[in-house]
Amino acid sequence: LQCPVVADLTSCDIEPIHAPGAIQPYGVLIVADAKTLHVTHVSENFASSSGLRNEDAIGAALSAVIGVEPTAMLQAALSSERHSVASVMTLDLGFHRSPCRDVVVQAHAGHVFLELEIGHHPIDRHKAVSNIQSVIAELPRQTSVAEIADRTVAAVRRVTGYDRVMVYRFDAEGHGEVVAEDKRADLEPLLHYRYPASDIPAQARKLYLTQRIRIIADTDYQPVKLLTGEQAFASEALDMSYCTLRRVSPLHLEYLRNMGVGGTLAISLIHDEALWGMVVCHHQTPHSVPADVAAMCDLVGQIVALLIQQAEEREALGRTVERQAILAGIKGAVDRAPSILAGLGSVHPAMVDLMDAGGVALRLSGCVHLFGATPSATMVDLIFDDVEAVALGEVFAEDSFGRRRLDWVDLADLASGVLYLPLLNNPHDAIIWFRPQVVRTIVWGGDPGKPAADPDGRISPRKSFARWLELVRGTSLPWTRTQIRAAHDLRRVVTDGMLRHAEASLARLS
Ligand code: BLA
Repeated sequence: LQCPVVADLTSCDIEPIHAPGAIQPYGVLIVADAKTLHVTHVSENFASSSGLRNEDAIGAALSAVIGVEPTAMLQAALSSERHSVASVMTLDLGFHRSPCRDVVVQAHAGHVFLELEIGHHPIDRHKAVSNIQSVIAELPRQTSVAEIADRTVAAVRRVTGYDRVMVYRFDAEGHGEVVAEDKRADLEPLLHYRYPASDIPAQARKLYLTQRIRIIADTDYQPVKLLTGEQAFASEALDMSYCTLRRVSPLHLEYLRNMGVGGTLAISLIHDEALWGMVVCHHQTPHSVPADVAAMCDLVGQIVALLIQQAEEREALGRTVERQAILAGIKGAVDRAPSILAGLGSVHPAMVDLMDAGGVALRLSGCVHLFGATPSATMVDLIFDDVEAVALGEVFAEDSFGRRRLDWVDLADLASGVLYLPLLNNPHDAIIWFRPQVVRTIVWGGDPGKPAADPDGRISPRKSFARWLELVRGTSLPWTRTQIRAAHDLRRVVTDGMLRHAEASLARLS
């Protein structure tokens, strides 16, 4: 199935990219049955590399095709490795044309895959290995996610020689942001650009959990067909999920060419079995790395993902401690003040900070009090009623309120996100925090008003950035679980305060 180039943005979710029936031409693929070790498939360029006929190879014993000794070596490798772990081996296959340098061997779904590299790499492998060693040794252990990402892009660029290396991070909705970049000085920066989830469709994300590393050696390549059967007919059924040479989606190639990219390397960063992000490398001209360097990049990716996970846990803990300190300050103010309103009002910047909000509104005994960036009092009164009706007495957080209420003029700008905390004393008393639209919040990576680099309307990162802006109009950054927990904690502070004030008033009366 070919994706239409002017695509409906969801239509590419169904492209079966794991079984494209073709490979990229920088290598040769031989597939054998895992049990019998008879060849089931070869890529069409097998003949020109080996000097054998494709028809003769298909159905033959692997040992007759690549030699007895290499077959024994790969059998040993496969029996000692976990089945889906790729091993990179140097095998002398005795092919009289195109001597093969590296062979990536792995077994998957009843087949053994041999990916033979052809061609030369401009990379000095010994230097690459010692570079990788120093990269792993130097990766910072006790630092922020931002610092780890910065060090990673610099290191991967040094090792692989790509023109641009980025760390691309996904948010909860699957939209992405370039959070670190190291590049050739003359290239336009993409740092802090954001892209919609549809730029990397769902099936591709799923695939990238198993195939952690991908090389597109030349975005302008002609795919090479995979052949099977006695007559060596084209085959599109084989699952190539683990195959590095797998033909890439033509739509993605178009995207890369429009961006002026000639070759890419992408490394998955995986957390808790989900794609946290990727290290994405671009080169203006065709470029790739040898299989062993790619395998080392995979290792770097796994280590970086672990370090990022630890850093995120440390950062979350730091934020919880910070939030508890803010909460303690608010509690002190409420306890000291003559009323809840005076107490909360005296620490309104802390109230706003507690939730990383733009502003906060209190509704106490029918009166609305506003602090920070909020819509008008009349509008806020309407919002209290609207949210109260759906919240049913519970804490309620919404990060697309501005979208749901697009008919409320100018609402989105200040109140795309709302966090509602009903207080317990009076049914209509409550607090609402407001968050601005995310498009106002982000740091612009470039001028979004600048015309896209592709006037003929083809897909490209600039177009994608504009599409992302459309997608997130009326939404705010999401409210986190820690913030919702903090809302419950604050409710306890306010309820205690109210009881104390009530007791004090009673005592004064008696
Ligand atoms: C794949 N899209 C990808 C990949 C990236 C991006 C990183 C992983 C493939 C790779 O290894 O290169 C997206 N690349 C980006 C973005 C930047 C970048 C956002 O450098 C920004 C700097 N792509 C589209 C649209 C569709 C689409 C509109 O933009 C479809 C409707 C499809 N992208 C698409 C497909 C793949 C993909 C099908 C999978 C390619 C494959 O592995 O076969």
